[in-house]
Parts: sequence; structure tokens; C-alpha cells
Amino acid sequence: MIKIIKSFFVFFALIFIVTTATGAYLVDSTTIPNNQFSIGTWYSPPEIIINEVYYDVDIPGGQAEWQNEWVEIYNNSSSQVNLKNWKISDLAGPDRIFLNDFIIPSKSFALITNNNSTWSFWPSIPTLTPKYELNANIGSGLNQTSDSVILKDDLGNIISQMSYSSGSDKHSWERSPAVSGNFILNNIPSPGLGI
Ligand SMILES: [Ca+2]
Ligand SMILES: [Ca+2]
Ligand SMILES: [Ca+2]
Repeated sequence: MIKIIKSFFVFFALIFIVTTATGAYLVDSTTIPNNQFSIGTWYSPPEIIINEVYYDVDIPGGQAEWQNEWVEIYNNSSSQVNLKNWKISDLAGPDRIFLNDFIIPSKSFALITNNNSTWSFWPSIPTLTPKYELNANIGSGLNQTSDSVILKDDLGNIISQMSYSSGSDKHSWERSPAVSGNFILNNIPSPGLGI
């Protein structure tokens, strides 16, 4: 009897040693060398919308037309956006780059002009409206009857653009309703505000 028990013990001990040594019991996963996975991120540009273009300047005192044109944009994204290194141009170009920080809070308007003299002509601009001076024409300057405004991100993707092929003295082109509407000729420009 003892001999039988010893034989069983030796038998199972051998099975244990063999299976452990070969790993037969231990392999429960598959490893594929040099096979790496990463989660891709789609580029989702922030939603910045050209909302108003003041192309036909009415400034008493003879300010140069192209110094005081302005473009109003709106950040329709859910977070603030810094437009540093973004670009704005007209149809003829060239691109003008926002070389400095240009931070627009979520759901807010912001304004772009050539010269900071523009702001003094528009006391209605809300105090907190972000304003950017290019110290250069918007592109080559906004023509009175036909031109485009094009906004590109830092990678050169066109984020928003509008074109017009007619104009009226001292009017702006503005979206009505604000942000979502089509452009209409507006005889009461509204920098920093929607209509
Ligand atoms: Ca103009
Ligand atoms: Ca132009
Ligand atoms: Ca406006």
C-alpha cells in the first residue's frame, strides 16, 4: 500500500515539475513584440467665427481708410482660445500674423484692427472685449465693394472666411442673427456686440 502511495506521489510530482518547467499552465496571454498602440487625437479646430467686417470707414479728420477698418470675430467654442500665431488676410493678402497673445474667452466677441486709433472712435465697445492691433493693413486693406476676410489657425487651416461683392458707404457687413446668421449690410456697425 505504501508503495502505491509513493508511486502516485512520484507521478504527480513529475507532472508538476514538467508543467511548471514548460510553463504549460502559466501561459494565459499572448504577447506580440514591437506592436504598440496609441490613441489618436483628431484635430478639432476651435470654432472662431468672423461675425462683422467694417470695411468702409467713416472717420472724420482724414484718418487713412485702411488704418481703422476692423473685423469682429466670435469664439463659439466652449473654452477660451489663444489666437497667437493665427493669421488674417483679405483676398489679395498677405497674411497678417497675431504675433502676441490674443486670448478670447468662450462665447465672446473680439476685435482686430490695424491701428489703435480705431478704438477711440467706438466708445460703445464693451470694456472687456479683447482687441488686437496688427499695425498693418488687414491683408492689403479691405476694398469698398468687393473683398474677402480669411482667418487661419497657426497650422494654416482656414477656420472662418467671408466674402462680399457689394458695399455701401459707412456700412459694415454683419451676421444677423449674430454668429449663426448670414451677412447683411449694417448701417449701424456694432463692434464687440451682436445684432
Ligand atoms: Ca476699406
Ligand atoms: Ca483688399
Ligand atoms: Ca458686431
